[in-house]
Amino acid sequence: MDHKQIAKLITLIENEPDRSRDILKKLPKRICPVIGFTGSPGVGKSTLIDQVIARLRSIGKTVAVVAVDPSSPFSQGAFLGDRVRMKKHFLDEGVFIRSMASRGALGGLNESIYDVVELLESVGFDYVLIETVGVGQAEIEVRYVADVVVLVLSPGFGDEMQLLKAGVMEIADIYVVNKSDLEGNDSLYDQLVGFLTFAGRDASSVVKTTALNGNGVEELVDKVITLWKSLAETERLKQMRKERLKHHTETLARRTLQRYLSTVDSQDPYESVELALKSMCERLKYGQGGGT
Ligand SMILES: Nc1nc2c(ncn2[C@@H]2O[C@H](COP(=O)(O)OP(=O)(O)O)[C@@H](O)[C@H]2O)c(=O)[nH]1
Ligand SMILES: [Mg+2]
Repeated sequence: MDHKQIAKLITLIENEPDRSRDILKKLPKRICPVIGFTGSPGVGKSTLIDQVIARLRSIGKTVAVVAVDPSSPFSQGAFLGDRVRMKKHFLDEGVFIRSMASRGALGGLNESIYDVVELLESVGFDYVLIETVGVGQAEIEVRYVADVVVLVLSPGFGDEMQLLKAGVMEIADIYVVNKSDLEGNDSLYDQLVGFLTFAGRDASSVVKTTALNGNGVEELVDKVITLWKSLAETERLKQMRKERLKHHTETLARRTLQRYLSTVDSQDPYESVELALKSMCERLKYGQGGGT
């Protein structure tokens, strides 16, 4: 499928979620590694992803990127910011880059991300990368959408704070100390290793990179690939995908009910839910598109 067609389908999925199901049903089910990159604005996620794309391309892999970071040069579009830097990828048929609006000011993930990722997997990309800004909801939600989560940190952002805020022990699989050309990177690295060791986690999941020149990117990509393969070889990946499905289902159920609730006019919360469910059932029974 060419990029124009893919872009069109994504727009459809975003604007008319009810039609997602039909679009996805027509495509073969297929999975690939889905890798989430999260971290505070300015730590270098977009620059790093740019390098990761280059590395994956150099080993012959195709890549799709979804940027949910409102400040990302990706999300500002190829046409506004960073035109020169991104140009090589935009001319590359093996790279598809798409920005997505975040939900709310905290940068929560748009619900259609599940379907968009499924689409990108189905049309045959070797890797799907997601950039989310690491504030508020998004960094928690990306856990559900991505198989592997990479937390990007960099010196000069209040190291301790970054680590604590990120709830480092839980959210990520791989940790990147980016901007390792800058002062303070050693101390950030040491603190991070300290945190992980204290939490009984594997400190070898920490990688130093300099996204500006690509240093460390090969090691990072190797770690990501190795980890994904090990997930796929055990039952872990299957289990994670099952949890993702469940999370997606719950999101969908909430959205559907909310939609019916918005048509109900009652001051009684219990009655409201009852009426909403009733009208939902009626609609489904008569099969008028039913669905969501
Ligand atoms: N010194 C240095 N600057 C970097 C590095 N990586 C990114 N930057 C710069 O940090 C700024 C923010 O980068 P960006 O990728 O937009 O960060 P994002 O907000 O996390 O996506 C830009 O000015 C980059 O050029 C690095 O490894 N070293
Ligand atoms: Mg960015």
